[in-house]
Amino acid sequence: MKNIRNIALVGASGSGKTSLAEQMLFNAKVITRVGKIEDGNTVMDFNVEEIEKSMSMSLGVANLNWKKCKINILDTPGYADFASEQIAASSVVENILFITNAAVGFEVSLEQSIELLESKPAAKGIIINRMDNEGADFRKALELIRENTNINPVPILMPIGSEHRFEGVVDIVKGKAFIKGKESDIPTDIVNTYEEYKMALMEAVAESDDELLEKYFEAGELTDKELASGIKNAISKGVLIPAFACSATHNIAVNELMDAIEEYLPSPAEKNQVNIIEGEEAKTIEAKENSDLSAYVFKSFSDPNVGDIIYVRVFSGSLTSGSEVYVPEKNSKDRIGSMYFLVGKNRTETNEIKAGDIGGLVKTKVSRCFNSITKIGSKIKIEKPELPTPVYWQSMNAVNQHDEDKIGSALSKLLEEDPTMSLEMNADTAQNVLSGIGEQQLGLIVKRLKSRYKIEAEMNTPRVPYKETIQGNADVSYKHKKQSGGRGQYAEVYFRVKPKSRGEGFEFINSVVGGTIPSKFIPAIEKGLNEIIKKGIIAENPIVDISVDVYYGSYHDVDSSEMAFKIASWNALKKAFEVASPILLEPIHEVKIIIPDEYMGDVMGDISTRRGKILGMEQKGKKQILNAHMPLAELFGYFPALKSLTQGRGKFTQTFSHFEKVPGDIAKKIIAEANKKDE
Ligand SMILES: Nc1nc2c(ncn2[C@@H]2O[C@H](COP(=O)(O)OP(=O)(O)O)[C@@H](O)[C@H]2O)c(=O)[nH]1
Ligand SMILES: [Mg+2]
Repeated sequence: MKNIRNIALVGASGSGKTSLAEQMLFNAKVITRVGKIEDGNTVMDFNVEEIEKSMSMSLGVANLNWKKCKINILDTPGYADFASEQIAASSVVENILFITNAAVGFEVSLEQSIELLESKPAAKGIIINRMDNEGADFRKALELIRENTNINPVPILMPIGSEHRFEGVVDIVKGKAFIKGKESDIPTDIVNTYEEYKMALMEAVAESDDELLEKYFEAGELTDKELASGIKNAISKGVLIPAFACSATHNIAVNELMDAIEEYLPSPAEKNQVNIIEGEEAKTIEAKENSDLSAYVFKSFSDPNVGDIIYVRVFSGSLTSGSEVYVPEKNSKDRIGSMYFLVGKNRTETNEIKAGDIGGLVKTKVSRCFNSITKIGSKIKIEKPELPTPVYWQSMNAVNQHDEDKIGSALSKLLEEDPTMSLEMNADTAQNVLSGIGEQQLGLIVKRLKSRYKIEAEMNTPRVPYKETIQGNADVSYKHKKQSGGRGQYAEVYFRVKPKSRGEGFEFINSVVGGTIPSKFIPAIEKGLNEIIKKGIIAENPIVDISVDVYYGSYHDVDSSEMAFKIASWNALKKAFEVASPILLEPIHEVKIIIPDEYMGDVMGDISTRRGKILGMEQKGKKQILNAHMPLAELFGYFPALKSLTQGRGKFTQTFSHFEKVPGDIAKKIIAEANKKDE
């Protein structure tokens, strides 16, 4: 465990994560040629969709050996839409390295990733990449991070020169310069900056440990030895967030970065706390090499052309091929088949994955993303990371009728790969509704349906699951009488129909006395009502929150039948709706909107045009949190709207709250629309 370093690369699209991974793999002699994003030939971005767009869309996994260490790299996609991959990766590593482009301003998606992941127990670091680019400015990049996040990065690898004159770094812990890979003296023109950074580093290291702090106060500084020995602990505790300058594509300071990863970042042995659930109880345990197996699936990938693969982090014990294991989330056993260490699409077979390490498994029957893998008989599972709530919805259907049967199972396969997405068959609207956290994410599903399953699918704004009810009382009767050739039809019912409180549903009361309706027909009346309650009366939505009391009626010895009573009941309820002020109800969601201060006015204005009601607001740092109620009908389009209002910086979470009356003019339109379709 102590010779492994697990790192997740997280940052905005284009900051150079995949290029950095590629260069590290080359420097470690894992690959013999450096692929380029532009040429679509990197080992990490190998999916058709990724090559097509020159952009990572799913988590890439690679490993390399560097000096005495094995480094596992998880290269995450930068788009906020693929946050689930960032969450998955960050939940199984000891180190999250945020990477930023030194030549551009602070990027929104980095801000969102940092907010998403800052509470993760992993140690954090900042890579200031693209130092060779025109406009690259190390100090400014650090400043932007301080300004826009809660992170205060402290340089460990500081740049020597920048833009086209970027030629190396100073390792501040070692007090040595590395220019074009060669150890050199620190250039005199940056000695002052070096001293400044060294003081900051000392301070951060001192703050991580009481004993060191005392020494620091007494002596005014730490010795090089104290600094070197305290650094890993300070990073591991999160007191020190180190910053590293480099250029991935020019291969400047990439070796030094790998050295730093080996020397300064914590291993699974040093950061060995694992959050688990035992029975119902959340606990933290210490991961060990020689204890029972506990592993976690952080990604699954299923492609009919490539086969299924799951990516696993082993926390404790070891995973061996051929063994039988337990998957607590599925309450089922599974068998471990072939196992691999991965470098993007390339695999090397192994028969053991030890504690601390990461690998890929094929042909597991049960284990899927966010499942634990434990020893048979074990009572623990690894705690599932918290996931964002869906903020984007689309109904999904096959373009070609003959694919309609296949689309369900293909979708459920694809969704296994991304736990932030879900598919719900809405019984009320008869639609398959896909929900997730972004347009790109849902769009990718459509692409994958095509590329992997040859299914052409289309997405649309979902229908709102309205409900129907009444506001007033009604006392109605209906006589169904039909004389045709042979036997006739006859039934008569008297109903008292009343509204009930929200959420109480439908109540059927039978208060017929004296057999005016024989008791054998009462169930038919209830059944008839239940049918119409599902179908609705005014605009084809289910009816809720009413009571129907059948209290009188009449029948005919020969002509009365169950069907006749059903028909009478249907019509009686329709009559009741005509007089009892029917209304439509719509789902209202509670929304929590987080925006930078400057967008407050625009966002509040927009909320009111969406019929939203502000419940409260609170300041958090430089951001405002707005709590509001918003109709689902308006929420369907809110994700892109908020994005464009706030230049991508606003975000929201939501949960269903309650049903509320649709305002009259809007209800009229919905009803007219539903009836038009009918005709
Ligand atoms: N000049 C320069 N370009 C870089 C550097 N790192 C990455 N790039 C380029 O930036 C683009 C995006 O890189 P990529 O690795 O896909 O970024 P990712 O989205 O973070 O994975 C590509 O065109 C790379 O060639 C760098 O250090 N210097
Ligand atoms: Mg990438």
